[in-house]
Amino acid sequence: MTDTPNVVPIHDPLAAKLSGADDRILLSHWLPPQQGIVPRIRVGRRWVSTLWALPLGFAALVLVVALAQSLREYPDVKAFIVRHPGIAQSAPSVNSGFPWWLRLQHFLNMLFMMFIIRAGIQILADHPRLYWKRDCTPGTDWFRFQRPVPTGRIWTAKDDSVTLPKWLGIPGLRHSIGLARWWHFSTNMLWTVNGVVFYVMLFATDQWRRLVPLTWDVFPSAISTAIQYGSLDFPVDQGWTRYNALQQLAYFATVFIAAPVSIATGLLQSPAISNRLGWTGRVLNRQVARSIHFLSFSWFVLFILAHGVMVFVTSLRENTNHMFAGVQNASWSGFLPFMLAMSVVAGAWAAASPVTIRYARQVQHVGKFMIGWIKGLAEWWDPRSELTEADISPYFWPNGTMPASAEFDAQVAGNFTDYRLRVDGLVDRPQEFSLADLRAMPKQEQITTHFCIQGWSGVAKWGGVPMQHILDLVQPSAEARYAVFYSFAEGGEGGRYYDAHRMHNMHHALTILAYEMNGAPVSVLHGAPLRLRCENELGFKMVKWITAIEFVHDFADLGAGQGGYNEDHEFYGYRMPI
Ligand SMILES: Nc1nc2c(c(=O)[nH]1)N[C@H]1C(S)=C(S)[C@@H](COP(=O)(O)O)O[C@H]1N2
Ligand SMILES: [Mo]
Repeated sequence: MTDTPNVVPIHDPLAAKLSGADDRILLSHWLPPQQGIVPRIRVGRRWVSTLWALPLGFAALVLVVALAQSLREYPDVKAFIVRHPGIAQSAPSVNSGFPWWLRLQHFLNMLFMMFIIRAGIQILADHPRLYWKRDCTPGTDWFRFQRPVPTGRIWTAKDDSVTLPKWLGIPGLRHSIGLARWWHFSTNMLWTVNGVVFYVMLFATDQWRRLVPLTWDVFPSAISTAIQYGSLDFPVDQGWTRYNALQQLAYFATVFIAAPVSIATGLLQSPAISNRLGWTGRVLNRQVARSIHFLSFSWFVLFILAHGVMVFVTSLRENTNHMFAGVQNASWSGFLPFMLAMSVVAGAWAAASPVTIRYARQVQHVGKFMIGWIKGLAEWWDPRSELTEADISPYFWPNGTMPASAEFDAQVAGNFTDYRLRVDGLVDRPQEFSLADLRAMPKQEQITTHFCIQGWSGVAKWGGVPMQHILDLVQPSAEARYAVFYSFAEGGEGGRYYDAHRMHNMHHALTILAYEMNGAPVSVLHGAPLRLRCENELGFKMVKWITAIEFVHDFADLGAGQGGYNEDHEFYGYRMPI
């Protein structure tokens, strides 16, 4: 460590108003629980409960069995099945059985998927609605497990979040997205590494032949297999050397389509990536990406269910011998390792939520260590994506804890004529600016998408002073590494709301101190008199109701030391471009 300068950490007076925070989740401090509803899907103007899938699915299964059995009576269908018995390759395609690396990767995949799926559902529960349009206007959702947005009162995105059972979400608590994201992204990374190794090993050996169809015969064979499964007279199983056509198509779709689609649509939900991709980021906007991400997740869940059932009903002993012992015989050698593997998954499943609640700060720090720094690299991209007036959202969700102080009320009453923005800390020329001063400075307008960590997005036109101009005026010193924004408002648990940004975020072309939204002065709801726009970050880093900006070398001695209010209290990371 060479760069610790000779700076006495005397801070802006507001530093004294920041609060400490607990390192574990204390339920008495946390947002009180709120139950959602059974997920519903919009069909035209009606909302249909997904519970209908149970009786309808059961009826469909019975119908399929009846249909498949009667089909098999027809001589033509019989002949068809003889011609296409189900396996679309003639010669045995795989000679290496189920090698140890494949078995290990299969187990790791199962373990990581458990975390990914549960944390993913938790993330969804923070804004329990899906849309096809970028603006998230209430009533335009196509899927929700929350009631309609109440009217006649301020209903923030935080108000909208719902509680999950702790065995389902990680950690199940309402608005625990910060912790869920660490789990989701860390295990995503492990899962992706596992997947890349899997791809390489597949093609370095003969194992790829299990999964990749090589002949058009796979389609009639898949129909034949489907009829055979449907009639409950299963096709001959040669899983040791080759899969039947239906298996092959399902595995291929999962490994080579659903997995990359999930990764791509996950990344497209990030402000830094979406804003960097220009045209692609606009067409596959955050809500499109989020909806496709959800559909891909639904495919995975269906696949896992079907796969799990098939493992049991098509000779559990043989299947577990293959995948957990790598042998093809009539022994029970795979059963014990299978039970062991399932116990590991079950144990991890049971521990995930309690451990996360008890060791929340550790989860944040391990997550930062594993994946936070990689995500943070995206801050270097200067986000350039701007939209047009026609893209401006008719509705823009409000979020956060509103200011509730006599000081702020007096400012509002006086139309902010007494307002002074204080800029201090490690700068050569500390200064105060009135709103009139700021309005007299060079003005920049930009139409951009806001990406809230909770999942919603919205487009607005923002007008204000480029942060670069403020930097030119106050001249941060060489020691300044972060700009800390202090708000008039407190955060949800008390103590001032604040957030720290790395210096290079302050130099980006679209980083402004906004005093206008959609051509009018920013409303109190959206951050009057001044709020930050920093388009490569998630919404929580754009402090509203700014009252002071301090340049610091380190933020360890501010608040609970994590770099911002949500970082301290909700275990977010302080670099959140993804
Ligand atoms: N002072 C303060 N600023 C804040 C917040 C807050 O709670 N307090 N919430 C943040 C979050 S989580 C988001 S998504 C945006 C919401 O801005 P909007 O209300 O204009 O949509 O403000 C950010 N700035
Ligand atoms: Mo947010």
